[in-house]
Amino acid sequence: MVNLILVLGDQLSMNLSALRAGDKASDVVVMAEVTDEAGYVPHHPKKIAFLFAAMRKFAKRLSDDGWTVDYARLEAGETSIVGALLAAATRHGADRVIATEPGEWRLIEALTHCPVPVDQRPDDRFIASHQDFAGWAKGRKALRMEYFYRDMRRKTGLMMEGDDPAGGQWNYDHDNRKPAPGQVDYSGPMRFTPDDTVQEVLTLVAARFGDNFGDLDDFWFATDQGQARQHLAHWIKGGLPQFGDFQDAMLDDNRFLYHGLVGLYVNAGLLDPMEVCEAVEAAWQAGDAPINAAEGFIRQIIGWREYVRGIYFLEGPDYTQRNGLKHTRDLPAVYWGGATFMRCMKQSVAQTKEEAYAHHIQRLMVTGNFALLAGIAPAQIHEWYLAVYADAYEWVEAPNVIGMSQFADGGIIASKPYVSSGNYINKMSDYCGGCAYKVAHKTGKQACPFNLLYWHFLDRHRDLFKGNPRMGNMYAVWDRMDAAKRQTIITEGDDILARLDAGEPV
Ligand code: FAD
Ligand code: DLZ
Ligand code: SF4
Repeated sequence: MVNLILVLGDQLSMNLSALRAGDKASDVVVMAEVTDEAGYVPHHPKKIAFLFAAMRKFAKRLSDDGWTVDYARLEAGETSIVGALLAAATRHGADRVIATEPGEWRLIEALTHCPVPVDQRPDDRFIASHQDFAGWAKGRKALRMEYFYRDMRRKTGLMMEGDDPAGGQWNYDHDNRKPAPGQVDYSGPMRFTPDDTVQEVLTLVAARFGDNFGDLDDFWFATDQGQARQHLAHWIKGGLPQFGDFQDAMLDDNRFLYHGLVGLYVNAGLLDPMEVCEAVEAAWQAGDAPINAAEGFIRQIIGWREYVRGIYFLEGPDYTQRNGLKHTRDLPAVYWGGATFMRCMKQSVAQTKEEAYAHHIQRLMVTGNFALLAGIAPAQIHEWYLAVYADAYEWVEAPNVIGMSQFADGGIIASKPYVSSGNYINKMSDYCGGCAYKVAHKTGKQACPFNLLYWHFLDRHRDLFKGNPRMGNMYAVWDRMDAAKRQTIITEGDDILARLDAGEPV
């Protein structure tokens, strides 16, 4: 009997559970570039090129390893994963598919209803299984990441001294989050010159997806495990030591600062999360990285990354439709590169367009903060994030956007909305100096829109947030403000929102 072994574009790992369950001698691996996956959102062309190139190289690696691989290139015209499986089942006389559970409800459903039975195995590249997470969450009033993270430290043994955390503390964040440094002494992520496989894919993507938002030129991503490992080693040496200190900083002329840019590789399967964490732990043990950097990074991988996946699967398929704050405004053109006078938005969007990358604070406190303050419909901003970042898949993107950034899940992930005035951006970046607005102006023609919309947001959601103990201070400040000033802020905030609605630049 022939089984088909399905390998999806973000499952490019030799130890994938589906591959482990298959038999090289008789089974056939199916991989397919299909229009449905390439088109469920208008993915950034660099993201599509990265995945197609990495898929083609992975297929070659599997076949060098002795597997029979049935690979459908986009030109073959397959529209869906299920369609590709049915065609391959006919070609190979297969009556069963072995898959690793996809990272998205949409595809899980599609495989569940596939006419050829699909055995969906757990994706055990993650540290916490669905059962582990559900067990941890059961009976808890609040699902706070920090406690989950401690369990993951105990489970993996990473940075542990017996039962205790290395150095005596679980979390060294008080040593992190310094404002933007004067200069950055790390050359940034390792860049790879496109080889023949990548070139061929770039030509295809330019022809088929060239109209999507995002630049394809200057493609430099790693596209196989060997390159991704070189990139990791390069970052651990040059970037990790100061990663913690400056992880929240933003600089006009440096897009990557000390960030790892490992997300796109780990999420596609080119790097294993434990391999990344063990390499970081080893650098700390060797004295090549301080404890705050190593612990901060490991927390993001075994803490945040695992936690958001747990929430996505715990909460179910309707999670992306949640809209706890009833926000309905359409996503303004600035997110697609439309004109804006706001330097921080312009920089974050321009960098996203060029690199298919922005770091966490740009995503959370610039583009995410603005969408939340402006009351953008969460489903629309969710689709934007899913489309524009090379590391975006629904299991990881949706909890970050719907939950952490837009508070649309009613506070499952965040205990209060991540909103701030321009002050925070000014403290953490050098954007404000070059902006048409004045961050110090609270009202008036040149007032920073974040300053106006911050109070506008708090005022219009007062009923919901007034009882939140973490927000009492904000309301106390607002209430102490002179009534006329409060009215000016609301009127000027209304004006900004009206300009957004009219499609005018803000
Ligand atoms: P580094 O700054 O070097 O961090 C290390 C790694 O930790 C990341 O590569 C990632 O694997 C992990 N990590 C850190 N924070 C998170 C987090 N909150 N959730 C999950 N993993 C985390 N991450 C994605 O992988 N895909 C997404 O689509 C995505 N969308 C996001 C949307 C919003 C609104 C926000 C606020 C965050 C989002 N994140 C997403 C989390 C985080 O911003 C990115 O993982 C990070 O910016 C990727 O850059 P990096 O690889 O240089 O990370
Ligand atoms: C993101 C993506 C894209 C752009 N194209 C493909 C594809 O053609 N074939 C494929 O197998 N996977 C692709 N992917 C990744 C899937 O969308 C991803 O596996 C699901 O969203 C589940 O995480
Ligand atoms: Fe952004 Fe306001 Fe600073 Fe301009 S002044 S860069 S809009 S925070």
